[in-house]
Amino acid sequence: MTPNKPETNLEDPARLAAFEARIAAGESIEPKDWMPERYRKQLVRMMSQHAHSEVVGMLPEGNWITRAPTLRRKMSLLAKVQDEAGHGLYIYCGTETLGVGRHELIQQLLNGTAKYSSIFNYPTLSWADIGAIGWLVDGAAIVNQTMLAKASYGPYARAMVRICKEENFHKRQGYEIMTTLAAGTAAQKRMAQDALDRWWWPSLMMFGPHDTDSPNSDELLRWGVKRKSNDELRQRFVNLTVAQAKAIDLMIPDPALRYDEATQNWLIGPIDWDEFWRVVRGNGPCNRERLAARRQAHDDGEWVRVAAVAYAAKHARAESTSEAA
Ligand code: FAQ
Repeated sequence: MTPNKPETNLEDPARLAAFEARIAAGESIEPKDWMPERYRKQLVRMMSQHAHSEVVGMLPEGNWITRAPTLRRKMSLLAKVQDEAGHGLYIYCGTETLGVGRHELIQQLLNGTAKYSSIFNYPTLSWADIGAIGWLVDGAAIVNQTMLAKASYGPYARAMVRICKEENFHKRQGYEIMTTLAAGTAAQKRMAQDALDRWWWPSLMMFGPHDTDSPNSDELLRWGVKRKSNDELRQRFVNLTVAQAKAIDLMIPDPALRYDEATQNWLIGPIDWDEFWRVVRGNGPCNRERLAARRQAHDDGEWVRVAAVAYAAKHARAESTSEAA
C-alpha cells in the first residue's frame, strides 16, 4: 500500500471541494485517496494519542493482575489487558496508512512530547478500581468509539468496530466486579463506592474540554472524523451511567446531579478543568510513573527488536543466495 504522502497533497480548492463532497455523501476516505494535508495531520494527531492511550492504559490494570481475587477474575483481567495492547497495535497500523511509522510515534511517547488520555494518570488503589475502570473508563471509551466507528477515515473506522466489540466485554467484566462488590459485605460496598468516587470525574474528563474550549472539534466534525461533540458524548455517557449506578445502589459523587425533564438529561455539576489540564500537562498523580514504566518496558524489549531484525536479515540473505544460485 502506498501511504498518502504529504508532498502529493496540493491544496487545490477543486480537490478540496471534491473531498468535502465525498465526506458529505458519507463516503469512506481510504489511504490512497487524496486528502487535505490538514485532515491527514488531524488524524495522525488523534489516532496516535488514541494508540498511546491504549498502550499506557494497560498499566493501571496490569498492576492488579497478580492480585486478582480469583482465577476467573485473573483470566478476564489478563485477557482485557492483552486486548488493550492489540487495540494500540491496530491504531498504530492505522497511522502507518497515513505515512507515519509507529517507531516515530513511540519515540514521541517515550520522550514525553505525545499526549495520551488523562485518565491513565490516576492510581489503582484497590481491587474495586479494576471494576470502576472496566465500567466507567471502558464505558466512556465505548460511547466515544462507537461514534468513531463511523469516522470518515476507513482504516480508523474499521479498527473501531472491532475495538468496540472487545470494549463491550471489558465493560461487562468491570460492571460485574462492581455489582458483586456493591452487593457484598459493608466493607466491599464501601470499596466499590470509594472507587466510583475517585473515577467518576476523571472519566467525564476523558471526553475532552467543553465544546466551547475544544479547538479541534469544528474541523473534525466538518470532516466527519468526529460525529458528535465532546459535550454530546459526555452527556450520553452520564445518562447511561447514572441508571447503571442506581441499579447497583451506588451514589454518583455529584451533589449537583439532577434530572432535567425538559431535555431528559442528567445534568452534572462543574468539572474541575484545572485538574484536567494539570494532568494533561504531565502533572497528574501518576504521569511520571507511567512514562517511566513505558520506558522500562521499551528498554527491556530491545533484545526482541534486535533479534527480529537479525532474523529478517538472515532470511533476506538466504533468499538472495538461493536466487543467485
Ligand atoms: N486526555 O480540541 P480537543 C480507552 C487534548 S482509549 C488528554 O477537544 P479533540 C480504552 C486534545 O488532545 C482513551 N488530552 O481535542 C481503554 C487536544 O490537544 P492537542 C482514549 C486530551 O481531539 C480503556 C486538547 O486537549 N481515547 O480508554 C483529552 O477534538 C481501559 C484540546 O481538546 C481516544 O483517544 C484527554 N482526556 O478531542 C484502554 C479516542 N481530551 O492534540 C485501556 C479518540 C482532550 O490539540 C484501559 N480521541 N485532550 O495538543 C478522541 O475522540 C478525541 O481526540 C478526544 C479529544 C475526544 C479525546
